[in-house]
Amino acid sequence: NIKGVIFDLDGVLTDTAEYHYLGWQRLADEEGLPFNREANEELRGVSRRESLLKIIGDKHYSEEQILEMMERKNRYYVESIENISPKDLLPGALDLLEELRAAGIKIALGSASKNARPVVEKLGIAKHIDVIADGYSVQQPKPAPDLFLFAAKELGLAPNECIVVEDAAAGIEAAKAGKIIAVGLGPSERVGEADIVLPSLENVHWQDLQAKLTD
Ligand code: B16
Ligand code: MG
Repeated sequence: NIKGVIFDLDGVLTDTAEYHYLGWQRLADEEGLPFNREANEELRGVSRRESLLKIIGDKHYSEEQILEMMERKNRYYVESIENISPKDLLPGALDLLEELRAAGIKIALGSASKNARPVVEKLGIAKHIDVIADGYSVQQPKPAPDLFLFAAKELGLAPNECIVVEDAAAGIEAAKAGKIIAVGLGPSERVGEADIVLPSLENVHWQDLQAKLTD
């Protein structure tokens, strides 16, 4: 019996991925590191530090330089999300949040981002969310289950009373590691490991999801 839904943020409720990409691209260009849109696909749902480490590859940087680059990319990102608004919610996201609320389902955010709170505020959905688990909540990033387990605990629910909605392979892996049912959004090459795969949240209703869960 599902009592809570844990939503990833970027790629599920909104598409901040483009802004993350632009921030990393600018940094990579400044540093003369090879990077492009295709390489960026590997960074979906991946934490800030892990993303940078993937971009720098074998090149040697000191810890101090790594921290500076993480901060620099974050500055670019924060500048670019300044103007996001409820218009930036992905299709179907608000309808589903409202429907879950009306059905008495608890709602958590489970995002790797340290910018999740301001993004949620700007999107105007703070009132729909009971618990925010973000980049500050746990030590181990996805694909470790820690973030989603933290979210479930904060909701006062057991993992098997929750489902996770994710767009990234790392997030699906994290849900599975936590023994939480995973709904994957996007192509099956990316989220095929999920229990249920859907193209997006557009026209997704709680009743249909529940029906699929009991199949
Ligand atoms: P920050 P999610 C993730 O958000 C993004 O998909 C990923 O691109 C980003 O590197 C990560 O958050 C950390 O974000 O640098 O803002 O702390 O998909 O888990 O909502
Ligand atoms: Mg995501």
